[in-house]
Amino acid sequence: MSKYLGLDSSTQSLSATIIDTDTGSIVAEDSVNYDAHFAETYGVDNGVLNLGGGQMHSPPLMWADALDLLLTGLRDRGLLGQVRAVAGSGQQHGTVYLNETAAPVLGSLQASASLSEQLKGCFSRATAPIWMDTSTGAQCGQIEEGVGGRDALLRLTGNTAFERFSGPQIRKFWQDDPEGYERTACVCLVSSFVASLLAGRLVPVDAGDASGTNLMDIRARQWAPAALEATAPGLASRLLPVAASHQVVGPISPYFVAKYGFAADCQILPFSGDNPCSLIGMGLVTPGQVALSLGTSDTLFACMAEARTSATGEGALFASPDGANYMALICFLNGSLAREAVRDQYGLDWDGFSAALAGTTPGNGGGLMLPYFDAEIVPRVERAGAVRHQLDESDAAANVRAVIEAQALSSRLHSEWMGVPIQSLSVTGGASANSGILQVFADVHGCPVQRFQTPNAAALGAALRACHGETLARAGSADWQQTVEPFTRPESGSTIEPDASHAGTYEALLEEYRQLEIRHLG
Ligand code: XUL
Repeated sequence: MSKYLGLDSSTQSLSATIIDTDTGSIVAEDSVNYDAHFAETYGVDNGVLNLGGGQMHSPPLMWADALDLLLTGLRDRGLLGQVRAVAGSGQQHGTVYLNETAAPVLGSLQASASLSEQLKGCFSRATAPIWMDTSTGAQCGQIEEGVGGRDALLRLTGNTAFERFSGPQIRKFWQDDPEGYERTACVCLVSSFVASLLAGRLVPVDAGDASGTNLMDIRARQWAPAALEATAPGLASRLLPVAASHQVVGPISPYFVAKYGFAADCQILPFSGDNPCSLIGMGLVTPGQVALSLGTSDTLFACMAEARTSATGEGALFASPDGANYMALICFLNGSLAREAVRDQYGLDWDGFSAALAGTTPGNGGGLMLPYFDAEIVPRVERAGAVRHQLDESDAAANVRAVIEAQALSSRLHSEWMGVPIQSLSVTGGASANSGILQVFADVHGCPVQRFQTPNAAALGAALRACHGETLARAGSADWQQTVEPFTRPESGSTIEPDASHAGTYEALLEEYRQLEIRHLG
């Protein structure tokens, strides 16, 4: 019996993945969509309450209801009695405000009532601002100023102040509702709130998710007093100390034993953020391993040994829940958005797009594109507008190659700050099915590229964390690579090697691209 449960409390749903490490297989996956079950009770749309003025919140009681519902389904399938440990993942940055009744209520949960019935009096703020909230611009500036400027906050916490991060949310609450803040005994993140339900006591935030607060010293992996002081008075006493991600919290609350049939010695680990958990769920536990998700936007995840930051603050830096490494998260907004814009401009379908790519030569005869079909996050571009350089706009095939080479070059250029030579690139998402696109990424990065699919990397990563942490506590040692390997293998036969004969072409093109960007963006 070696089963581990990973939960993922995300923006629109709560999901579960149960793994069996004896057989190296996923034995169950399930999900509760908030709108499908709770739109009427909580008034959410896509899991969220739009409160106006950029304020995007969610009701924490809905997450508690979703936990009861999800576990009911898994219990009825007889899946929970053998689970050795539970860990989880939460949408990052969101903050939950609990009053002083929360700790005693969590400690005496009764199986005869639901979690939400018992917890409804435990909040000093009914709803939780989440990562989609953009109402905290003023607070970002104030926090940066409070610690000695933007660069000082970047050096201390690994990130400049972002509107969606927890610190600015907390500061805004203190400013807008000082009495509510005064009634707050504990500020949780989404991750630590759900972990607290399971443990039946207040569970600390792990270092991975604490990195998304603008409050943690990224190297010490502890709250940074200067950042706390710049955020809100008395904040230190409202936060539990940052926990090591692998440190078992204790056994599951008797509520879940009585109601859902968990074993009384099933262990709970601290939850982490969804992105740090996805890093583990994609198998990135060695520095230099990088994954790229080709979706509407393209997102790059990298495992790195040191807490380096980009001078421009264009990526986010988080502590990895593997306990030793760090992760970089870089989001290029113009992913499929740009590929589709080119496809549509030239009236192509995907087969036509692939044929155009195959029919053109690496380096595109020097033709380059800056693919800003929409405003861009990395590099920061305020206004949409693709730029063509030595590229004939009427040449469909050259424009197809130009957009793909631009995306590959940009991903290389804007990950240089990590100081990690990329050893391997795992590519997932819709466009990863296209081998021509993967070949361009392999040639530009000069490393093998492999295709992989993981159904829910965050929940899988959480289950793997549960396995690693519980094994470490029980057996005294646990190896990360061995833990992740059976669950994170690339699709067989999907590895594409770089073509060494194009290395020189792409080295030169990278410099051209860098200069073109500088000329256009300054
Ligand atoms: C990362 C971020 C989102 C949330 C929601 O910084 O804001 O990815 O974690 O998934």
